[in-house]
Amino acid sequence: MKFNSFIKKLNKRNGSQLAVLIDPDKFNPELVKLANTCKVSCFLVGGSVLERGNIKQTVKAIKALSKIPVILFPGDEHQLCANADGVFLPSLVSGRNPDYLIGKQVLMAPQIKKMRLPHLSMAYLLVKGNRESSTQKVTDTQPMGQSETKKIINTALAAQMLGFQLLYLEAGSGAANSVAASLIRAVKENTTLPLIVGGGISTRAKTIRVINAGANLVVVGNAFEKDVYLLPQISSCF
Ligand code: 1GP
Repeated sequence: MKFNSFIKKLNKRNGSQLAVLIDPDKFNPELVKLANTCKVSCFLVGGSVLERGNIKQTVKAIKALSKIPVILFPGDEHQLCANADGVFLPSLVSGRNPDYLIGKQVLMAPQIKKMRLPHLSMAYLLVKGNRESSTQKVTDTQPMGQSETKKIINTALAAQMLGFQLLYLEAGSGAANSVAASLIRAVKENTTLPLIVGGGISTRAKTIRVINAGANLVVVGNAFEKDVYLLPQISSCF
């Protein structure tokens, strides 16, 4: 239910919402408590590779503190649990590694079905953020250059035609350069799917740029791990 009303708003494709990305390895309850007092539309839970954090425990801990929807953003088949409100099922369409295009999804699909998790398919486009991201390392794929606008637009278009329900433009966690406003604008103008943008968004100025460029969901993780008090500053942009 919570998932559906959040998605309904996202599907309107105008306006922008904030998602707080929680890496279970670095879970901080203070961030969740603070989110309750800020404009936060959902928590995303996941990571390219998890060391010790337990997804199920993390979701349970968030839910004990907040009514904000908790959506899984699984890097692999070990990052699913039934107590979340839904899942964004990613396919790394910027890369050419079959495991991350369809292999992992084949392993996740029966679990999602069994858990009866509401889900949306998400085309995940990794772009260069000026340093090697953990997604790049784990998936052994190359990100797309931010100046390869045509290629990125065509990839996003192909994903839309293939039936994906969401687009995610990702510069990689902790990226020095977040996704350029011109690139966000170009993808937005050429596609009709809700557009998620993340990676290296760490200041109010960057957040405003991404919102004005047309991102429908802005994902921030790293910056809040470093300083929870950035949350009220960034959420006031929405
Ligand atoms: C990573 O886009 C997200 O998948 C968030 O990136 O951790 O840099 O905010 P940051």
